[in-house]
Amino acid sequence: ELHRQKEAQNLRVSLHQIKNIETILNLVDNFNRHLHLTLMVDRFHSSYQEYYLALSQALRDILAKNWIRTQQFYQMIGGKRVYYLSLEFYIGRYMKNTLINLDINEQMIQAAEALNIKLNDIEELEDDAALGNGGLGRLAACFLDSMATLGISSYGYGLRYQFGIFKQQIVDGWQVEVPDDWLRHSMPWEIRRNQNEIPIHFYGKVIRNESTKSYEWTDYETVIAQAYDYPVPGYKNNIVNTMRLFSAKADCDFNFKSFNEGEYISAVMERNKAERITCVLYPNDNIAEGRELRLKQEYFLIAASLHDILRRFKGEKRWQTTSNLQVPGKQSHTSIDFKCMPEMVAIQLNDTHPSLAIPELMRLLLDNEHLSWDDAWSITVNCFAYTNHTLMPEAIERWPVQMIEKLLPRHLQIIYEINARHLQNIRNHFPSDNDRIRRMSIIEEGSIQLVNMAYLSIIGSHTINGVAQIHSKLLREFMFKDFYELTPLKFQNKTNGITFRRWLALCNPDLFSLIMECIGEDFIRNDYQSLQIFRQYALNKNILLRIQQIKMKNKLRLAHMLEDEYNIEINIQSIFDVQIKRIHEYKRALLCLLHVITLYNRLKKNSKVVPRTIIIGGKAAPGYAIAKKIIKLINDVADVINNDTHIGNQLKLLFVKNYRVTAAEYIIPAADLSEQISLAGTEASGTGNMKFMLNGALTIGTLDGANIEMLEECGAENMYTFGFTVEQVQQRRQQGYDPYESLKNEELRLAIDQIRDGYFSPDDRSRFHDIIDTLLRDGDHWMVLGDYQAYINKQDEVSRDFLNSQLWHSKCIHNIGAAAKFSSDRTIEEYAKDIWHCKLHKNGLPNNIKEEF
Ligand code: 4GP
Repeated sequence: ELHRQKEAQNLRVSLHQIKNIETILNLVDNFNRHLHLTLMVDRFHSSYQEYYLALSQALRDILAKNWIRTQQFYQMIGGKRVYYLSLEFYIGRYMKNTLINLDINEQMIQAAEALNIKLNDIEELEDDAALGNGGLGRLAACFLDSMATLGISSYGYGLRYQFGIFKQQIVDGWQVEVPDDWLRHSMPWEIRRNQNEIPIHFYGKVIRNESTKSYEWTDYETVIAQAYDYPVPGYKNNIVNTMRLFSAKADCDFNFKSFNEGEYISAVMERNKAERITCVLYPNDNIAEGRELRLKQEYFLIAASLHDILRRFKGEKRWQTTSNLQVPGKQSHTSIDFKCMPEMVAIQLNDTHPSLAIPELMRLLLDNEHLSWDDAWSITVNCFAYTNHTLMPEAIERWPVQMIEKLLPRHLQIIYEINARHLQNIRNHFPSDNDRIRRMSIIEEGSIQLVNMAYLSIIGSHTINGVAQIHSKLLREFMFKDFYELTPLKFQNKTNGITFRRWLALCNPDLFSLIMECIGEDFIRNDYQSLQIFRQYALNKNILLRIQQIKMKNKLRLAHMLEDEYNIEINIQSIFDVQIKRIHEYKRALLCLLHVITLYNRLKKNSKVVPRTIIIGGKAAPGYAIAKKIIKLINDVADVINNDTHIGNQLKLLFVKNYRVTAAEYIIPAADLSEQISLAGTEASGTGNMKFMLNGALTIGTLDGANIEMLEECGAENMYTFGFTVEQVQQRRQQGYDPYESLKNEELRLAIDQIRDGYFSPDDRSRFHDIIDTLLRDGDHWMVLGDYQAYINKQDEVSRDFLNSQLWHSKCIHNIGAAAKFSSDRTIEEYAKDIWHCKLHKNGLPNNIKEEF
């Protein structure tokens, strides 16, 4: 290392010899250079795809310098680093986000004009980086943006899936999954770090060395983790953080024996097997996946990440006690004080998916660094923190003991030991409360033994948090009640947030400009709170008018896109009523649909209805049959309504296919009404709800997740809440909830009859019997029918209010201002203060520094 440092000193290159390239002329030059020299095409033989690549390369050049400087800066200050471990990062597109955060969008528009190319068309060519399912993955992406903007020395660690979330096609109204081959063109934003190839082990056995009383994991198979870095630019602050994604590669030292036996070809073919680990993202949202390959993915990620984290920690000079450095002929000996690790390293577990990191860190500290159990455990607990993202019991990961034992034999031993000590601890606190001890065991007994990863995460972390106040409360009172009673101080709440950069500046530039005109630009970066000031404009006629105009423009843009794609006529004066999110029964797209059918039936009876365009979008997990059937039902209902000439443009229903980050960026700014109608006590937080609010849509919602805090922020007069509360849901369940009761409502009964009798599916009249069964015969677990009447009443109120444009738009302004709290900058500041105990560098890096760090 010393030698390398010395060599580096003598190397005659340095960062500040590289000129800044942010001017239009530079951008044009750079585009030209990359088109010819990197891509090696000329203008006669290049396509827009190549323009996209050349432009991205030109932009990456601008990022590169600050990327290097940021890493040097973090190394120089030597402070605590934060590691966000997640199996999902749902980033979306890179190019526009980079332009916005670097504040060079204007220059780029002019450069494109100078080049005579259509920037919009180029932007449309970019695939989403869709390495996530929904809320959990998109939250991780928003957090990266906020951590960079707040100047936190931090890294996102994830997997570089070759295939992200599937693309959803709709064929005959049914969802069809198509692989998302996002890397098929070259990926201009990533950079492969060849020096960071990490061997990851699986299977094998554990040997106990009696003389040293240590354990050794041997006879394992090895897969190589290859690191790819992606830049994460902060907003106008010169910081560029890193998201590091690992890809699986076969170990090239493999199978020499087979070579000798002449099986060279099959040995090489074996490579594929190892590389399958990072082939595809499991497409489940709020549901745990039980396959061994998924367990391998999880271990692969955390083993590679921890290897990297420890390497970096060991490299920090501050924590090394060095001896013998000067003794000639003797190797220098450096000993690392691992007890300092929690002062230098914070690791956030994004749900339990990366929770094997807990036994893995224990293993590294015990077996490789030879620390005592107590020291290793104290370090581990103080480094880790765990975020829970869902109340769905089916989402809790429970791995069969046997599977872990086969794949990770040493880890199972460590988990057993953690559990033994944990159970002893409970015995000390609650002597002879055997039932409690059974309930709280990490190992669940049953026909097969299971390891409860949520329990492991709570025990192995110094904090656990929910993602909205109500969610955190329900964790304390129900899901993890026993653990709360044991360690109440570990439990926290961190209400989710969204980045205002992507979800306002990028997707709604006109609204962003208007707000800046009124209140300045501080809210977008250092002072999210100041967005509140915008509420003072709620009675300003001029601003009300402009809000209305902006919304109309956004609606028009969306209408054009939908008309082109779906061959449908859209009334832009109608209420754009939107429910976009994963399709899951608890989110109750069916309730939304029952309202649509009700409006349709009213129109058929010649009642007056305020015109609506209802837009529903979302993917169903490929194995979730009822969710897929719900998509088919929406499309069948849409077919009937949209082709009914009697209805005309008063009511339209549209299922938008392939809902994803990029679709959200078009749809949300055009929405009038945001549907957040999950059964109370089921949606942990929601983050889509916040995006609509920030973009001036009004919410119709239940008292669930972050809706409750949105209501607190904006006031009851500015939000349409309805339905059972959490307490009422519990009461109803205790008293015996009866869905048939609700059928006394005639409008509801008619809608249910129509679905059941094939009114919307004349080609197969019994098609939707299974959906009807969930609502009636099986007890309507999500109380769709129970909340129907309250929902319809609220929707009627919405319709009335919409006709009063001034009232409506003043509510919009209140919502925009009240969205201040839901900036992910606020969320991340809270994590930094209460969990990570790390520094912020809100001022970022200076523009021009003379010296290298
Ligand atoms: C989601 C929750 O369903 C959603 O309420 C929350 O806003 C989001 O996480 C971020 O915290 N959960 C998942 C999941 O996506 O797979 O568990």
